[in-house]
This record gives sequence, C-alpha cells and structure tokens, in this order.
Amino acid sequence: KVWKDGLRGVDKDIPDITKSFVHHVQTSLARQAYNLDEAGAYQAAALSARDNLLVNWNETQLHFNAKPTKRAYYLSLEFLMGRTLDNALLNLGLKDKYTDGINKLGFGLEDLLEQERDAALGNGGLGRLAACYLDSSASQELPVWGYGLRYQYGIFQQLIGPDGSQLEAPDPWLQHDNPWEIPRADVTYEIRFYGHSERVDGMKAVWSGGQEVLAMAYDVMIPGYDTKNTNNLRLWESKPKRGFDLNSFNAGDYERAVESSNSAAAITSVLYPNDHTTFGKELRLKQQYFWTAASLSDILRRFKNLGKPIGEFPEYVSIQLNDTHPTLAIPELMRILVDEEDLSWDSAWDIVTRTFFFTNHTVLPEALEKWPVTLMQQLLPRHMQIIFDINMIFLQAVEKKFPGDRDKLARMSLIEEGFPQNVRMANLACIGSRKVNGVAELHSELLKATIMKDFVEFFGTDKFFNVTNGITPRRWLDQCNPRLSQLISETLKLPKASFLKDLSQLEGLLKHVDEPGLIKKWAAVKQSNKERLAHYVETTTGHQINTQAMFDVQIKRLHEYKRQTLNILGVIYRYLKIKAMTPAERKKVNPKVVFFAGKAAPGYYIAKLTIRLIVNVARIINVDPDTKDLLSLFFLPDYSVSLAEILIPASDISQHISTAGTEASGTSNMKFCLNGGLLVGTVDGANIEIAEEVGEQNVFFFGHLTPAVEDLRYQHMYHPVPIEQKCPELANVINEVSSGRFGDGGVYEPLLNTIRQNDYYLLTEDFDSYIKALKLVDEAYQDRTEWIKKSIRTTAKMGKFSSDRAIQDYAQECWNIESNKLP
Ligand code: 26R
Repeated sequence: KVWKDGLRGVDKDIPDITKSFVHHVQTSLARQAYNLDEAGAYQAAALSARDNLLVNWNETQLHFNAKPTKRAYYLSLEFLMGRTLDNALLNLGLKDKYTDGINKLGFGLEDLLEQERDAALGNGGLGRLAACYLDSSASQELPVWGYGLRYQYGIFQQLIGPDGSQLEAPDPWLQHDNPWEIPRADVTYEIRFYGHSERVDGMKAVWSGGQEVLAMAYDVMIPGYDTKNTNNLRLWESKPKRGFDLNSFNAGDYERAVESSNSAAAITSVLYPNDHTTFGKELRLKQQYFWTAASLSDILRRFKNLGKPIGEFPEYVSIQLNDTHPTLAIPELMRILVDEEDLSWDSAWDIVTRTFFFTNHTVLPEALEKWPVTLMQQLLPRHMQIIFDINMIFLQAVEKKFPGDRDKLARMSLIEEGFPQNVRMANLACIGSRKVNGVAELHSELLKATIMKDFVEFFGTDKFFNVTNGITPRRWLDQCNPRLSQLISETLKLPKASFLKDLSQLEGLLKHVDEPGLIKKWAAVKQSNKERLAHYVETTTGHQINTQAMFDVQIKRLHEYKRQTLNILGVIYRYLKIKAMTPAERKKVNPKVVFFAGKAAPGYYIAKLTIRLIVNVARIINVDPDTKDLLSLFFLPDYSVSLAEILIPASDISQHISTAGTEASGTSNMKFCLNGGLLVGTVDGANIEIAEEVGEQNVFFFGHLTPAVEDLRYQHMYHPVPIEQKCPELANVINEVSSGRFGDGGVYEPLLNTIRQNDYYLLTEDFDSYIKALKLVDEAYQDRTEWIKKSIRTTAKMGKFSSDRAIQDYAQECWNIESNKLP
C-alpha cells in the first residue's frame, strides 16, 4: 500500500520511518518502487537517517552559539571515517526501528549497509584515531570540530596482480551521491599562493600577487552516541576563484584559460598514500597551507562573532595539531595577527603559543616532515619570512640559556643546514605550541629522550606529556560485534548504553569469568564471528576455511618496522615443520589460519615485496595436501575500516610485533582486545599498557626491549655475525625462500637482503623468541576453557582504552573545554 500510494495514501498506521523512506525514494531520488535496487534503497535509508541528524546538528550549533563557549578544533589531514549509516543509526538509537521499517519494505537493513562505500580519507592509525576522537567528542557533548580536506580520491584501492604483487587503482568515492555531507557554497575563503612579501615596518609585511584559489566548505555531521549533540567535521574543497582566466579566454586561448582552474582543483584531488616517509612534493605543501589557512580564517570568523577582543582568542579557541601536517597554522596565525590585525610581534606570539597543542605520532626519522626552504620561499614567501623571524628570536633565547653551545643551536634551529636547507616542522610545531604529547607512555618518554630532548632541556618537562590513544567502543564493540555487546549487556544486567558510555564498567565481567554459562556463550559469539569472516572469504575469494582452527590476524599498513616479514617467515617455518612431521605427530598440531591485510605505500618497494611473498606462500601452502588442514594463509586485499570490522571480532590471536620502540602506540591492538582477542606482541607502544591492564599472563610478549635496540643495531653495523650463526632456524627459512620454493626465484632477494645485511629491524634478534611465543600460544589454545577465560578477562580490562578517556585527557590537559548537553 505504501509503495503504491506513496505519501498521498498514507494512513496513521504507517511508521514514520517507512514514510520518510518512501518520501526520499520518490522525491529525492525521483525513483519508483518497482525499479528500486539495493543501491537506491541504501540512498533512501541514508537520506532518511540524515534528516534526523540535520535537525540535531542545527540545534547543536544554535545551542553552542547561544552564549560564548570555548571550542576546540582538531586539525587533521586525514579522517578515516569508514561507513556512516550503521553508526548513525546506532548513535541515534534508531537501529531497531530502521531494521523493522526497512524489512517491511522488502529489504534487509544489513544488505543496505553493505551498499555504502567507506569514506577512506586516511592512511592508517593517525586518520582512524581522528575519526574515533570525533565520535568521542560528540558523545561527550564537547564543542569540538574537525577540520580536514575533502579529497576527490581517498586511499587507493588495492588489487593483487597475477604474480601476487600489489596493484593500485583510484578510489573515486564521490562518484555516487554522498548523503553525509552538506555543501556550503556560502562558506568560502580566498587562499593565496606564491607572489611576494614586502616588509612595511618592523616585523610587519604585505603579501600580494601570486595566485588565489577558493576554499569551499563541506560539512559532515558527527552524531554523538545516546545524545542529541551532533558535531561537525568541516572539509575543504579547492576551486578556481573565477571559472577560468578571462584574458586568455577572450584571446581564444582556451587551453590556457582552463589551466589555472585545473591547477586550483588539483589541490584537493587526492590523498597522499604515504605514511612514515616524506617526499617533499609541492602539491602536498599546497594542500597543507590551503587547509590550514581556510580553517584558521573560519575559526577566526567564528571567534569574531563573539565580539571579544583579539587578545582573548586563546580563551575561546584551542587548536590540536594532529602531527606536524598542520604546522603552517602557526606562521599563518602569526601572519594574520601581525599583518592584518596589527598586533605587535610579541602579543601575536603570546596568542599563538597559548592556542596550539601538538601531538606527535611517530619517532621514525623518515617520517619527520621537512620542507626545502627554496620551495617554501616560492610558494609562501611571507610564511618563510615569519619562520626565519621566529627562528632568530628563538635561537637568541636558546643562546642566552645555553651560551656557546653551537651544536645545540644547530639541532634546535627551525632550519636544517645543508643542500638544500630545510624547514623542520616538528621543531616549529614544538616551539609554537603550548604543549606537546606522544600517544602512549613509552612513546611519550622516547619523544622526550630523542627528538625533543633539547626542547625538554629548554622548556622544562611540564610542556611534554602523554595521552595514550583510545578507540570508540561504539564502532569497535557495539557496531562490529553486536552479539558480544548483547552478551555483555545480559551478563552485567546493564543496558548497552551504560558500558558503551563508561567502558570501565566492563570490569564487572570479572565476577562472571568462571561461570560455565558465560564461557559457553562467549565461545559461541567468537565462533559465529569466525563464521562470518569465513563466509566473507568464501564469497570474495572462493576459499573454504576451517572455522575450528585458531584465527591469527595481522592487519595494518605494510612497513618494515611493523615486521610483517617476521610473521610470514614464521608461517613458513611452521609449514616446513609440519611438512617434516609423521602423520602421528601431525595429529597433535593445533590447526591455524593466518590472515594478513594491509596496504603498502605505492613507492615502497620492500613493503610491496613482502605482500608478494605472503600471497605466493599462500598459493603453495593452501593446496599442499600434507599441511592444508593444519595451516592456511590468506592475504585479504584492500584492507579498510569495514574489513577491519569483520576481521577483528573473529580473531583468536593478533600480532603487534614491531621492533621495540618503533610503534608509537598502535590502536588495533586495543580493538582486538576489546573484542576478546589475545595479543602476541613486542614490548612496544600501547601493548605495554594493555598488558599492565589485563595482566602479563594474558599477553604473549617476546623480543628485545627498547633500550637494547640501539646497541644491537650498533653490533650489526660494526660486528656483523652471519645469519647462519646468529639464527640458524631463520637462515634455513630464508634459504628456502631464496631457493625458489615459493616461486619467483630471485625476486625476493632485496627483501631477504635487508635481513641478511644490517637487519635494521632486528628480525634475526627476535626470531627465536617469536617462535617460542607462538608455541606458548598454541599450548594455551589447547585448553579452550582457560583460553576463553583469558579472553573474557582481556575484554573486561579494556576500559582505559576508550577514546572517551583519551578525549577527556585532551579536554582537561589542553583544551580547557566543558561538556555542554543539548537540552
Ligand atoms: C609526512 C608523512 C609522510 C606522514 C604521513 C603520515 C607522516 C606521518 C603520518 C602518520 C603516521 C606516522 C601515523 O599514522 N602514525 C601512527 O599513529 C597512530 C595513532 O597515534 C599510532 O597508533 C601508530 O602507532 C602510529 O604509527
């Protein structure tokens, strides 16, 4: 009846959801029921959910504008949001109603959810962290906005070629309508590049000429959980200021005329797919300036609406810099305050250094951003001047405090001397910010001891602190693992909203650990999640999986420091061992399925070789009749947030095996544990704090500790020991690969050589203890009841790792903002 009569014939019995769905099918989509496919049905469901968000979004903005409120802004070049519809329905508390309503219309909500494309505007940890933090800010009713870029193309799509190598395809995620964003044609700013800067008096200058492009805002609604508060993520798109260059157009030179418009549009066209390695590309620097300048103009305009004197800016605005990518905001705010607002240099610097806060996400030297002075001078002449001025004044202060220490001055300078000279963005971010933090205890300590050492001596330790990362339990428990969330709710006799808003309540599970009823149900939930994953693998790859086997998962960006290579060499070791066994011995082997997923930066040759090795080992061992029931291996292509949501709840054990001191925090480790998966890992990043919470008996640790790493590397450099001597088991595995046992004789040599030669990431040092740890895992898994108890205890102790806690840390330590609930 609803279908036939549309909205005209509705009677009172038809639920609102059905009405709004039909309304959107007919008016927004201009379609008919009889030709509505699942893609169209998804669109209609999304538009209908969006109506609810929009009302809340508007009310939230009115509420926060009603009286002057201090706000915080999270500047991140990446927001790895994943899908929105499921999350929006859960946060709105409408999931059951929609399930019902959609059912009545002849669709399944779960099928419609599958139609949505991931918003993948990020590479990995840093971008997903930003997304979790937005969820937590909204859920805790904090006035926090995110600012980022609206890339036309998100992180590339990963394909696996015939030889097992990674291939990349573009991710045109906006090809279909995106119901989750609102274009704001009225919110635009002009952004200048190039030109010249002329000093007027003293520290002041005028920047003119060059090129101007337009930044236009798109708003993405961020619903809080179990609250009407709905925050905003504002993404900037670049556009030509005028359609095209009129002079060339009138002269008939159409190519020239559209050239400038193309170059303006190019700024936000694509997300850079590198993490941890800088390339110094001009377009990337343009992105960074375009985004920080637009965001600051917008923030300043909002501040000015309050009618407060500019000196009070830091009383109403805090800005978090997500890594060094937005560091240009520091000289940009100086430029605005000195050149446009006519403030003295000193008062401007005072405002700047009370506004910004800087989070570092890695200590790996190759990820520290540097920009050639010549490039910066050309693209941003005024900013280069300001950076030189900041540097001069700063180094004078350093010289005063540490007279005559020239090495120190050289290390702390914003300019790295050499050919070319470079601007060191981490140094600039540090001195321009009120506070600097790392993302886990160990990482924050390492920061102070390494890249920030001189700065700690200069500023004192108070400026440096730690905020251990967190994850949102809404997406990473309730949404990805609804059965576990339900079981926890029944066990604790609490509504889901209770522990999903206060994750420390999971500790209540400890009382029930020994109850056979819970153990059985807990195991059943894990089993059904393993079957869900097996189903996914079967439908996407055609492979059948033994769901009785242990599921062992490593999913993250491919990188030498994360040591996927250690994992795959361990798999080969296991394969060779099983192969050499008698049938009787094989009966005692714990069957295992190993999953890998993750992307390699397109230019990262060694990481790509690792993928190729994994895929080709899988091709051999998965069909070996001697071993295939005991060990199989899958590289799942095109890792994404949505794939993580299937893999994480299905894991028995997951691997977080970076060389000690290299993984700043890791966040998937927290997600696995929250879902009752156990960890095998090194004593690194947040693994350490997880073990502190759940108890070391519930984590499988191995490997050398951070303080040993430097000495070992020194040994490798100056007193190398051949691998056959140092680690014969590993040498044997490497020889098997080298001999062409897994095909492609010779192609893996460059990868194997990284281990044979100076083994920077210490595989030869950690291999033996890694294999021992995996053996302990196998043994522990034999006692299934004890294993499940470990699993329950692990989940129970994950309260600390809620991003709600992390956001509270930031709100209190840095931003000084308060919750403000919409009535
Ligand atoms: C400049 C450029 C190449 C660059 C791109 C991306 C530099 C840095 C990044 C982001 C990085 C290094 C990142 O994602 N770091 C990760 O941050 C996570 C969230 O804090 C941590 O959990 C994780 O350990 C860390 O590697």
